[in-house]
Formats: sequence, structure tokens, C-alpha cells
Amino acid sequence: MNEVHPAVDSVAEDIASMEIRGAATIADAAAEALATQAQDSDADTPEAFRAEMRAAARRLRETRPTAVSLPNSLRYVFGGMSGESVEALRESVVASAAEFCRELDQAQDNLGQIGANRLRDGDTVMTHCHSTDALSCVEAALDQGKEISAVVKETRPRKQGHITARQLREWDVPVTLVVDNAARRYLDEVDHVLVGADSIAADGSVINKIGTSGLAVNARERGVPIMVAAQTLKLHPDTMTGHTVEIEMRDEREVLTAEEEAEIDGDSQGEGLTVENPAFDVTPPRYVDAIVTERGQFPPESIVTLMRELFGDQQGGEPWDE
Ligand code: RUB
Repeated sequence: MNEVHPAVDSVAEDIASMEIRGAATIADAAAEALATQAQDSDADTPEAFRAEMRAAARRLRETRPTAVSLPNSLRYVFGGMSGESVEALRESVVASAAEFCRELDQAQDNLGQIGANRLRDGDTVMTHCHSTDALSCVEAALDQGKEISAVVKETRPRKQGHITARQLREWDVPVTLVVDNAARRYLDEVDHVLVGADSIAADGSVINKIGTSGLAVNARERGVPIMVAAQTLKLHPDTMTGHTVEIEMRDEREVLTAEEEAEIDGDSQGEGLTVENPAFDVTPPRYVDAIVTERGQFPPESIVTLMRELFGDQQGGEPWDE
């Protein structure tokens, strides 16, 4: 009863272990996983089908807490689920998931066009982590015939900067890869800081990979504009009613191996040494110059207007709650 499809389980594991990572990619994979659950369901009643879908959504939801694109994607698919029979329900979920993935791609393309308008021929961007929304701005600028180069922050501990560097090199963009600690030194050589977001709060705060806030403060001090590329899927509806965004704490082993720990702490069996590994941080709106969405660019303080338009006074429980 309420069996979670093995493919859903496997997607959930891949999201938790970051095989599948990045807010937009996670959302896309979650929607597709719900479609697989629906497609292969052998539920014999509509109620059993709905219960299965809720169980699958809960399994996916519990993987990572910070990127709101994940619950937003699940909500979208549930929003499209309708019908009186198992067959009708199945079709509606599959169609809704496909529509979600299509819209996500389209939003990213549109956002890229808008973000590209901020980039001038010959500009250098500094990136942090790996964001498909941020890269879509660079791609669109290249398509417009502009020459862009990049200073790419490595992004400890998982080094997502390498993924960014690889993508940029595929597009033939000149890349200077630096360790995170070198970022301030290179800010004088760049024209924009360009990052993505996992969640945007109603006050315009940007929740993104750990290190974004320090980078933004340094960039502001150096007079370098900070541009956040985030499709509206990253807007966090709960923050309109005062909820805060949970910051994921990841395993200490991403920071320090057991051998390294033993070297530092000898025999004390971890008693006196604590390793903390927050995956994200919060950049206050005053350090952000523009949030670029598929609906246009916004000063962070005005993002709440867009959120009201998109989410209204959306309240109540989640569609996957039992
Ligand atoms: C990824 C990260 C990215 C955002 C935006 O963190 O912080 O900047 O998710 O990415 P992690 P995108 O590697 O821990 O998932 O623009 O692709 O949605």
C-alpha cells in the first residue's frame, strides 16, 4: 500500500546525495519522478492512487530542505492532478509534470535573455557554485555575440565551480578558476557578480550556496553589482507569512575526511572538535542589485509584489500531507 516507486526512491537518493543538484535540476527531476510514479501505478481506486502520489511526494520532499523549487514543483504537479478515475488521474499527473518541465525550460530561456541585457560586450562575471539560471544569462549574452569572460569560484566543499568552469569552457568562455578565499582579490577585475538562488524570501533576501553572502558584501564594498538569476520557481511562498527558510546542514565528511580528523584531533574521538557544514546562507536584500526572473528584473525589495501576484494569499497545508 502507498508504495513509493523504486525510480522515485532512486531519484530521492540522488537528490539527497547531490548526484542531482541545483534548484532547477532538482525541481525538474522531482516532477518527472511524480510522473513515473503515476505512469506505473497499479492502484485500483482513485483514493489509493492519490495516497501513492502523496507518499511519493513526501519521499521527494524530505531529501533537501532549502531549495523551494522542490516543493514548488511538487505543488505544481498536484495542482494539475484531477479526475474521477485512476486513468484520468494518471493522465493528468503525467501531463502536469510535462507542462511543468516545459515551463521551467522556457522560464530559464526567458530569464537568460533578460539577464544577458545586463551584460555588455567584453564583460567579466564572477560566479559562485553552479547555477543553470545564472549560466543561461551568459549563454544568451554569447548568443547575442558578446564576448564574456569569467572568474569562477571553486566553491568548497563540493567544488561546484568545476561544473561551472566546464560548462563555460564548452562555450569557449575564458575562465579563471580561483579558490574561494581569493575572490575579493579578483573583484577589481570583474564587472558583475552573477549567482543563482535556491530560495528568495519575501523581503528580497537571497538564499544561495554558502559563501554567497560574504561575496556579496565584498562586491558591494568594491562597487561591483550583484545580479541574482532566479526564475520565479525560486520564490518562497511561505516567507510571505513570516516563515523562515531552513538552511541545510550537511555531513561533516564533505569538509573533513576521517583521516584528516584523526590528524587534527588524535585520540579524542571527536570530543573537542566540531565540524559544521551549512550548505547555504542568506544574503540580505541591501547587498543585491537585481533579481533577474523570467518576468523581468526586480530590485530585491519589490520582489514581494511579484510573489503576491503569483501566490496570492495561498495558505493551508501541503497537498501531500496525510
Ligand atoms: C546549488 C546552488 C545554486 C542554486 C541555483 O546548490 O546553490 O546556486 O541551486 O541553481 P547545491 P539553478 O549544489 O547544494 O544543490 O540556477 O541551477 O537552479
